[in-house]
Amino acid sequence: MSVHVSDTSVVKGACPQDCPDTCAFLYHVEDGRLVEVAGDPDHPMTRGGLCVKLKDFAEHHYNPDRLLYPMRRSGPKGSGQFQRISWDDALAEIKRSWTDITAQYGAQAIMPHAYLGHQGTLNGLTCGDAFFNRLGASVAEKTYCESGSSTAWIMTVGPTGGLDVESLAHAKYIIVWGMNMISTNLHAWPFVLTAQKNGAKIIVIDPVRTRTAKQADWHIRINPGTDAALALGMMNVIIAEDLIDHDYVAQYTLGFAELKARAAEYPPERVAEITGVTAADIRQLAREYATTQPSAIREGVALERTRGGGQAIRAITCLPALVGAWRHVGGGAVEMPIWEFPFKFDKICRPDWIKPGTRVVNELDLGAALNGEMKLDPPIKSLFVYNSNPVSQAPAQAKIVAGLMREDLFTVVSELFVTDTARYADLLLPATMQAEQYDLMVTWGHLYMMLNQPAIPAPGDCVPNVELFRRLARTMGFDDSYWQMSEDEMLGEFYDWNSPQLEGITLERLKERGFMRLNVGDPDKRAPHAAGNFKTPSGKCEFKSSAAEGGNFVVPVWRSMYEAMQPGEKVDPVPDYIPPYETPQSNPELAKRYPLNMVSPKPHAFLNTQYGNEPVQQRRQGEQTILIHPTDAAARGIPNGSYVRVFNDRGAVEGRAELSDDVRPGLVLANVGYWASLNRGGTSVNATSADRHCSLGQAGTYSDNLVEVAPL
Ligand SMILES: Nc1nc2c(c(=O)[nH]1)N[C@H]1C(S)=C(S)[C@@H](COP(=O)(O)OP(=O)(O)OC[C@H]3O[C@@H](n4cnc5c(=O)[nH]c(N)nc54)[C@H](O)[C@@H]3O)O[C@H]1N2
Ligand SMILES: Nc1nc2c(c(=O)[nH]1)N[C@H]1C(S)=C(S)[C@@H](COP(=O)(O)OP(=O)(O)OC[C@H]3O[C@@H](n4cnc5c(=O)[nH]c(N)nc54)[C@H](O)[C@@H]3O)O[C@H]1N2
Ligand SMILES: [Mo]
Repeated sequence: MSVHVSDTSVVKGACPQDCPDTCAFLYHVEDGRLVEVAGDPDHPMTRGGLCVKLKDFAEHHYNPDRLLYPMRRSGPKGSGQFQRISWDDALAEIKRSWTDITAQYGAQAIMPHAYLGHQGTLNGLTCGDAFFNRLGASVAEKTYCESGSSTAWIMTVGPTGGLDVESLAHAKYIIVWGMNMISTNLHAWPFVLTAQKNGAKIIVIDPVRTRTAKQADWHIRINPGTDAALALGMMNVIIAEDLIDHDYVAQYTLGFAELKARAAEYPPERVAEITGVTAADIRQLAREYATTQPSAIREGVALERTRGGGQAIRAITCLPALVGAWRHVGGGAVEMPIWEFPFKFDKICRPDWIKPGTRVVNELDLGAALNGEMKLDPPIKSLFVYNSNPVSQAPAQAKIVAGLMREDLFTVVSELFVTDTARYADLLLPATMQAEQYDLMVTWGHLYMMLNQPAIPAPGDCVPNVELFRRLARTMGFDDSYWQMSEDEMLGEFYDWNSPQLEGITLERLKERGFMRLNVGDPDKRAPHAAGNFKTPSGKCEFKSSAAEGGNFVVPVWRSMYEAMQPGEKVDPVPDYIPPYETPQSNPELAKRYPLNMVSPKPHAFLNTQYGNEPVQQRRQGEQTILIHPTDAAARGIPNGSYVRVFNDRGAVEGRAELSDDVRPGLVLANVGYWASLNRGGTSVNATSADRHCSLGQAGTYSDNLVEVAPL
């Protein structure tokens, strides 16, 4: 792809980040230098405004710490000492190492590790899948995020986009459930405010009084990991008081009798004990939700981050059908609308190249896989990390670090910066940033195709991921046509351009306009399930899931390695409340030593760990803070602003205590996203989290975490 290099220009782009908003950018370039990145005022969601994280995106490209050249480790592992080398030397070293490893152990001893550092079709989550499948490496199961939610959603309503976030403007009752929208889905908020102005009531269900909860009409403080019980309690009331839409239930749902029996087990008084929400509030919520139509639910990803999170999303996703909310424009629920996009994953990921019997290793088990706890034959002898930062973002940090310190592990990291993970690399490979590359972005919070065009040349020896894998394929002697395709040829193959959703949309038009809406109807008129039409095997909203009867299954965000997925814990085909692994109620023995629940949601001014190394964002975000209730702090002799240690048997993280009744007694909050290497004590929140999985979709259980806090 040739790079645009006129003196002064405006180039259309799109945000690279793993975020539901995927904003439309205007890159302003003067004399070959990126001087400003602004939001495109024409985009119906971006509306000309970017979030706080992307405010200084132009400057981010010129951060002096950027990795610009391939580097080889020149000091002990983890020391952060590297020396510049050439691409040829780097590739030759990889070839030598992988050839030796394959001869001795087989190619499965090589493990890729990727997540959503970049969200493009060409450079994102699945950009290395074809290469590693061709190589015969272990298949990496990517379930950091949304895999539990998506499994639950698809089991219930099928792969449908559901409610369009833009249609929220028409709702009369909006539940933002387990999502801190003002921090994590900011560009959806104006639609909520429009609804509110038109008389809608806004409810936030969150254990914490967040920025979003503070703006709501009603904040319902729930105990973490108990949302399934609340949803079942609401159903109990809705059914008992006969507030259901009988006609909708009869025509468009499956398994009402079974759901009714399950809901009967959850009277409000029992649910109050589990959730910490009063029985009166449960009744009021149920009545208002059922009778104020259109009612809408925005499901947050945070709902999946405990053992029973998947079943919670199953239960919540049953609610709109029960009350007939889907009948109306602005009614229903939204998980993520990615399912409306016609990807051709078989062409992108080439699962046909996976050799039969190739093992699958879940990325959230990385520590156990590397440190020997998991008995793997062959062992992992080489790790290739791209688009991800597992030392900070995966659970059980101490195990991962111990694994990465192994002298016999050959670790390669493709990165923008020397991150907490990259520090442990044997080889570093430099990657381009968004203004320097071409990609059609994947979006999961709205219904627009978004093209990002390069505005400035790549600095140093940086290459886009798509070029990285071409180079690796050439190095390993792969001559398949896959590696010969241009970017546009790849995009041509990777989407079904003849599908109805893409009618009238072409790459040429996208190059002119930057973005185009899928042909899925006008958000002011759209009610996709007004007459059922669910994408499940039965075509109905499945209260009782036909898929669950055959056992559990995994749907990662991108169905990249569909056939290779491992089953998780067996789940009931009818939604139920599964208690978390770690709460004072579910595990009183553990709670004697570690009595506090810790949640670790997203930082306001960082995007996961990205921008956590930018001084301007560090000032906006502040240092690692531990939010704790004054009662809990007093009992431990912790004054406001003092430094504390949060710990359990898995590890510890240090931070500054902030005493606040935004958290209830028994709950503490520490944001994920801080760089361990920049934190006091050299660790971050995932030092304390457990490498267990949610009962659906192998999702992480980052918020299913008991800790103790002590003064430093
Ligand atoms: N600023 C910013 N925005 C981001 C990101 C970021 O790092 N920073 N990351 C992006 C990514 S990758 C994702 S997946 C999304 C996630 O965005 P969200 O879905 O909003 O997820 P979180 O911020 O982790 O958590 C949201 C809220 O859920 C609450 N919560 C925790 N456990 C529970 C529970 O069991 N039940 C209920 N009801 N609430 C619970 C937390 O207190 C928190 O306030 O955000 C995206 N947007
Ligand atoms: N405790 C706790 N842990 C969590 C979560 C939580 O809420 N709490 N959230 C989970 C969720 S929802 C998610 S999505 C994951 C996110 O986990 P990750 O996707 O690993 O998160 P990032 O910190 O964004 O790391 C991505 C890395 O990719 C690099 N990168 C960006 N663009 C490119 C590129 O073009 N090429 C290459 N080679 N590299 C690039 C960035 O510099 C960055 O270091 O974390 C999960 N972990
Ligand atoms: Mo995520």
